[in-house]
Amino acid sequence: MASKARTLAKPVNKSSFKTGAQIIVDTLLEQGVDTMFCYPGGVVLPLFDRLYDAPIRFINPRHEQGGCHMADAYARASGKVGVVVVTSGPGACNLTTGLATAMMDSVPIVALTGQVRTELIGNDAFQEADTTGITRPITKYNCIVKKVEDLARTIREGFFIASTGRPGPVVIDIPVDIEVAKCSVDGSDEMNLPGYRVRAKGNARQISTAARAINNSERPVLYVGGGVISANASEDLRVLAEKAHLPVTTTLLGLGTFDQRKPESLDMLGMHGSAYANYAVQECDLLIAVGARFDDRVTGKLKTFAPHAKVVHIDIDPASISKNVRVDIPVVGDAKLILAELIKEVEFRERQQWFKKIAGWKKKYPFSYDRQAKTVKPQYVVEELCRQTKSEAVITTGVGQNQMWAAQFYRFIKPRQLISSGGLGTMGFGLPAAIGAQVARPEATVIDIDGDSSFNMTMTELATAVQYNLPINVCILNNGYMGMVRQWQELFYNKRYSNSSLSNPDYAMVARAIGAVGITVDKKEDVPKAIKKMLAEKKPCVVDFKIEREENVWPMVPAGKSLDEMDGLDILERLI
Ligand SMILES: Cc1ncc(C[n+]2csc(CCOP(=O)(O)OP(=O)(O)O)c2C)c(N)n1
Ligand SMILES: [Mg+2]
Repeated sequence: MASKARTLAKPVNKSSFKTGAQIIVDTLLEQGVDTMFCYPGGVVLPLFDRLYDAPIRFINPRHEQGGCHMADAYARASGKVGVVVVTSGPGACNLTTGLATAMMDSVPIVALTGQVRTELIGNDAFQEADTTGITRPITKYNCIVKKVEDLARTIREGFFIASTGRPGPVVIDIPVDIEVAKCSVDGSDEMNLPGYRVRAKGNARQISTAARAINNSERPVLYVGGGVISANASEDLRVLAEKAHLPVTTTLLGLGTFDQRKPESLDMLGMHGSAYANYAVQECDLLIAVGARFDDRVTGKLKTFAPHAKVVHIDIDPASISKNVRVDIPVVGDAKLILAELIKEVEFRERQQWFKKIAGWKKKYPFSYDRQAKTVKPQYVVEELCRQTKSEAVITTGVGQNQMWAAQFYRFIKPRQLISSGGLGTMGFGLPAAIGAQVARPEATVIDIDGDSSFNMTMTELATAVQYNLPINVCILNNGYMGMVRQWQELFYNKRYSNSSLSNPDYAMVARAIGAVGITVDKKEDVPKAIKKMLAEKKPCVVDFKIEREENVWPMVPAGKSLDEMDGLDILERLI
């Protein structure tokens, strides 16, 4: 190294000569990374060798998809950037579902992927895949590093892009020769992103127009999405809702931004949202969307969505303004800054008639189920989980009915409390997400409310929880079906249950074989004590709840129908 240094034109300090692998480690530390989810392979070995001595906590998943979901949930639970490192080819390909999940839900992740030697790229080399090509549509930004001199700057840019504006996943692809190449570094190679601008402050005139619209509104609804959580603006949202006296409904990802025990809470809206939220949206004269994107599971039929409403849309992403629903008053910028300004200009209004109407809907159509039934009702399991954890647990979910029952029957009171794949709807997310959340929040009770089929997809990660002594809890709402698929087949395909029933293993035995605790519950009266036992366990614990097999999620707005065309309201009314 010394002789090489002497050949350079400018003399450099010997100690500032570093390998690419060392530069990666140093830049990660500089970015404040203290936890990473890594899976090794040939082309990342130089990096793994450097990581061996680094003061970073490593979690080694059983599959790269699991690692990516862990990094994702780590980010959602902590507010920091999740970091995942994998090898080239199969390793990078296994990340795709995790990246797409994070992209759809705007979660900041930096994924470092190894790549074959620069000279072999394009040669169909062993374990070569076109990682940047494959991940382009499912990342906020991606790039390949071709010179070791670019490494530190590129990683800094990756963290910056992932975590600012509308957050999202970033892939940095690093050929193995770049990891071993050396260069001099003095830490001065700063970011250079001339095309990347984030508008933080909202336009003052627009904010005043929005405030006036709120002050003039007789029937307003605040419609809140996960963007408020990303912006750490939940407290500001509460102040706005209370000061201006606004009812609040949230998306699935927005749950927790507003304490659901408060009278102004309308709970979740949309396809399986509350009847009172959906009716309120359809009848409101002003819809104030904050950090939400008018997803089709929320809007139902676009043409008839919120037909009487003037629409205010507060969002950091200009591209989401008027994308699905025409917006009257757009305010682009950081939700926290904008809400702080808006709060100054809004006034309290009683809106007695509006709140009375909402209370009527709430009374008539609460989320309900047959509490007298002798079988284990999934809703009862979720309610009991909520009761015993006093609404304080971090909940992750699978996808399907389990996810909707978790959203309907757990009462969320704080941001970052529900971690669920909303946009992509990724089955298999729940277990690795619980692991990532538990790593981020060691003190928290973390519960994965899962479906049997969703759990089947990534259950191998239970071994990761066991290896790292992570006391996660998995509650499988086991109906022996891909329940949500079965529900659609029951309602829209004449009960022809094509390929949606399952032959499952004995999950308690699987859990024990892996070194976790396994409990089976098939009687209603055993539910409370099984949950109590699970919560007292220090080891990872799986509880297999054999639930009513053909229970449905109500209400339901059938795909393509208007929000107020809900099925199942008669059932809800009957069951109160
Ligand atoms: C990876 C993936 N594949 C397929 C689907 C389509 N899908 C949505 S819900 C569902 C069934 C889920 O079954 P389960 O996990 O048992 O949950 P349940 O609805 O029974 O609670 C399927 C197959 C999906 N969302 N994700
Ligand atoms: Mg199921």
